Amino acid sequence: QTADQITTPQHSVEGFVQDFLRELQFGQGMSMSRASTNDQYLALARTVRTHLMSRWLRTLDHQRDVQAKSVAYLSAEFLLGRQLGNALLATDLEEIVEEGLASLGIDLQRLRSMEKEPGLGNGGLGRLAACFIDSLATMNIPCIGYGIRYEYGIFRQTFVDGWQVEKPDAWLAQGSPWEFPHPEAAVTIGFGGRTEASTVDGRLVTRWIPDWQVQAVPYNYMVPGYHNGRVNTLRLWSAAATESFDLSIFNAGDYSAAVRAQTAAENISKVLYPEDSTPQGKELRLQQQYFFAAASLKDFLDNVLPEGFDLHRLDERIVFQLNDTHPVIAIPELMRILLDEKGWDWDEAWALTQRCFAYTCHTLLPEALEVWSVELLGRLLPRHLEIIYRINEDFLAEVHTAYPDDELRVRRMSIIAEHPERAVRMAYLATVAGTKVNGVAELHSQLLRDKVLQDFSEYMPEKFTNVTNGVTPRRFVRLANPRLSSLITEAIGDGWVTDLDRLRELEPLAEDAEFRRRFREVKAANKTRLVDLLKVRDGIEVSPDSMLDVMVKRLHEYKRQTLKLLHVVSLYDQVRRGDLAASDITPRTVTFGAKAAPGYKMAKQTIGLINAVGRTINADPVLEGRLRIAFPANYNVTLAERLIPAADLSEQISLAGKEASGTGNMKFALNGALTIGTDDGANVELRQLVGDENFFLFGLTEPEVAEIVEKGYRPTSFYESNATLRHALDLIASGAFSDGDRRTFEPIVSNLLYEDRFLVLADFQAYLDAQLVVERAYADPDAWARSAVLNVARSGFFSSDRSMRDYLDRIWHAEAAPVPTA
Ligand code: 26Q
Repeated sequence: QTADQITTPQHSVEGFVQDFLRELQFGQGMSMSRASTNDQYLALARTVRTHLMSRWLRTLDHQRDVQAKSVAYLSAEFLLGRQLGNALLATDLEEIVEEGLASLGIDLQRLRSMEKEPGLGNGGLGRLAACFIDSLATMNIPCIGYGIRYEYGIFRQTFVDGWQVEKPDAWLAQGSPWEFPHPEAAVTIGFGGRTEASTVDGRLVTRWIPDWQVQAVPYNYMVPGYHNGRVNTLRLWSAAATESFDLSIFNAGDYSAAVRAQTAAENISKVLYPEDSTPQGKELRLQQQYFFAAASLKDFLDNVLPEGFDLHRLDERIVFQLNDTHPVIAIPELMRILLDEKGWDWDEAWALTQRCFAYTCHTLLPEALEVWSVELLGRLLPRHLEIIYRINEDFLAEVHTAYPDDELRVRRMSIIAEHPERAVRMAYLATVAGTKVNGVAELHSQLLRDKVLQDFSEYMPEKFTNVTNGVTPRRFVRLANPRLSSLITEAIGDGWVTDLDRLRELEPLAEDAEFRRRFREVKAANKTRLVDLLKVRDGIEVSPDSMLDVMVKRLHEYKRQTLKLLHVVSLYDQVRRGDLAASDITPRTVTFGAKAAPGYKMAKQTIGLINAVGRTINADPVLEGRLRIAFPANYNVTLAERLIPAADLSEQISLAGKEASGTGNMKFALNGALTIGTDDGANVELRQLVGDENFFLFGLTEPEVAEIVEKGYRPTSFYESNATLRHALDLIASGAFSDGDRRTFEPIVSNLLYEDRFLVLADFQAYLDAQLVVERAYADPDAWARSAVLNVARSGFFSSDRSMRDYLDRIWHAEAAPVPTA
């Protein structure tokens, strides 16, 4: 028997049933008659994963043999979503499993619904990492994802009286069948302590003597390519106390101190920070970052590289892609290893380091740029701080030579900020140290060059590039929207799943009345599926005949959920005043999904207000049920997969120049929703692709915003001159949605009137006008369907496969390494 014969499970209905029953009895220890639904789910997951494991082993063997250049994607977040459906899709087992389970009287969908999704990310950035590793596996590119195995992912959101209350996300409570722990491969990570300089053979050498250590235990996850026999690895690190650390304290006789130390170590990977902007500078967060960055580097150098590998050629074998600044501490860590452990001199260590890293920026908001105080960094990572200072010194000397008469510029470009406290600017460090810096959409990359990193792009223009984000069509079309997928495949074959540009072949079908009819049928069926889900999941009643108007994304002032809400309030107010007949309202369900960072007061207030307005208008007969708000709690990847395919209208209404890219915009367009949106992020490219006539554009442009802000923006002038706006704001201020209490939402109203950082009031009228255009378009369902089909046909560009192609060509320079099939 060859290894493959041992490891290859059976690809047939009968074979599957045998394998499944064996897993249930001998894996799960349950007979069919006693097994709970969860037992059945776990047995199924274990059966399916055996199909991936043979591919996984072959991928590892192949890579050991060919040593192809790989991508190490370093990310503090991987927002994976459920694994079972994706594993079934990758292995082409969907039909076999469905049929096999049915023969046992088991419903596959029911088992799928048992899985708790790993919510190891906040939103866009974490989900992007998950899409990217899916695409790399599908494109046969060797990749390791490195991140953190948080014991608690993004909090579970509940509403109490309409206010957000966070509950812990105990996603591991029932155990996960998708992870493979490797305690034997744990690496030790040091923190704190001091550095010691000495002279050895006339050379200055420095040593870091940490004063505490933790173990980083790898947990491997399979990242299957679509139908191609490749399974890449995602390696997430979990923190544990080191044995020696424990023992020394135990031996000192202090049992409770030893147990406390263990807790401190385990805290590092305990919980995902739920903030996705305005980082708080918390020590534990910096510990998390160094913990996973250092463990990943050590793992790659010591365990992944073959023995005896010449580190001078490291850049031929790997590129470390930094997903935002969260893993940037890996840069001084590599320097430390080369200098202090390998004994390299500074210049050769720096030259190599500069070839091994590249940095992706995901923001434009100044308050979201990460900085770490020198005090904290020096206390936790003293050697790294020394190295950062030296990098900065050399860099500023270089800049000074280039601009000898521009001392101001030199100071602006310092990696070390002086105010309000001395701190390390992580984005600057990444820019100086990496081969490339990229933004995530054309507009974003341009603004990075022209504003956020202007001095750097002038000094080293060749470093700056763009890679527009993308999303994986496997999860967000093929899995999430089986009906649309079948319709597309029937029309153009199934090649689109791995070559999304082929959706272009649907363009002529936009003119085919029969195709449009079937397209509308698909949308209607997806709506029914969503309506059923919302009823059982949230007890929310939604009419399948209304326009489904959807705004799902993190709650942020710059994303402007308040603008959407003002539209709703204004319609309600106009009907109450008799300025608008309820019968003239297009029946709509305005659907929100949004988590607020627990410490973000204004965002939490806004959630309260959305629910309060919903409670009032949903119950008020004056609207004749034609305008309703649905706000299911705990928006996550699983809910997105149901919501997006059902949507008619996609809301992408951030203030121009603030949303780096957005990726929800892409998912909606690919699922045949039309977009109402500003000229921001990837909306710009989306509109160019689908055509102005198939996109509802409104609002100020980025240069207009800059000019208004420059001249001094006065929100009250809009309040004073626009009666519709005034009435809507007054209605909220009057307590109409808070039992007459005028204080409840006063902070929101005042903020809009006297601050309005994101120009909600300035864009209000344009938004209402655009919504009227939407209503007119929606009144012609067939024309709407034509536009929707064209949105699908022209959005193939937004496949994350294309993003990966761009990273490969512009930054990584790695090539496909097909895994030979057995
Ligand atoms: C940093 C330090 C301390 C604590 C938390 C953080 C932190 C965590 C998450 C900072 C930022 C994030 C996430 C940012 C994010 O999701 N950005 C989004 O990235 C998407 C993918 O590129 C873009 O499409 C969105 O426009 C961007 O907002």
